[in-house]
Amino acid sequence: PMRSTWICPLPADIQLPETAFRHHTHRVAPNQCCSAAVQTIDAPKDVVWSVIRRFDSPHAYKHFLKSCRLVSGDGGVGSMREVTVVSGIPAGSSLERLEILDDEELVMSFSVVGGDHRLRNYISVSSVHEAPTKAAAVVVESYVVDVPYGNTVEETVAFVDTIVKCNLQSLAHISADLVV
Ligand code: A9S
Repeated sequence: PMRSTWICPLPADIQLPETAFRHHTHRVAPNQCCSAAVQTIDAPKDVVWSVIRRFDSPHAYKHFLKSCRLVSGDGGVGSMREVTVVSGIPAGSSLERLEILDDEELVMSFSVVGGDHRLRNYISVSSVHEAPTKAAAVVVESYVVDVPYGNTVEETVAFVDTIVKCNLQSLAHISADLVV
C-alpha cells in the first residue's frame, strides 16, 4: 500500500527564508504530482503582491482566463470564484476557493474545487519575496494536483508548469508596468 509523502519541490540552492520552504511543502498522494516555478520580477514586492492578492481578478494577469466572478465571499479567505477559460484550451470553467491570504508574509493559496477540466484537486501556493538586489521581487509558485487518468506524471507536470510559467511571466510584465 502506498502512502502520501511530504514534498518541497523548490530547488535546494535557492536563496529564500526558511518560511518559504514551509509554505511550499505539500502533502502529495501516490496519484498526485507536485512542482514549482520561480520568477524574478523587476518591481518591489508590495507591487507584485497587490496583483496576486486580488482573488476576484486573476484574469488581470492569467491570459488563459477570460473572466472571473466571485460566487461567494468578499475576496477574503473562504471566498469562491468561478473563472472561465479562453477558447482553444480543453476546459470551460473552474471553481476555486481562497485558502490563504497572508498580507504580512505575502502568501496566497487557492484550491480547485470543481469545473469542467482535468486538473482535479489542484492546490496552488504563491509567495512573494524581496530579491537579494532590493528593487526586485522573487515569486515562488508551487502546486499539487491529481495525475489525470490516462496521463503520466511527466505529462501532467509539463502541462501545468507551462501554464504556471506563462502566468508568472505575465505577472512580471504587469507588475513592472505598474512601477513606471
Ligand atoms: O490558474 C492557475 O493559477 C493555474 C493553472 C494551472 C490553471 C489551469 C486551468 O485554469 C486551465 C488553464 C483552464 C487549464 C485549469 C483549472 C484547468 C486546465 O485544464
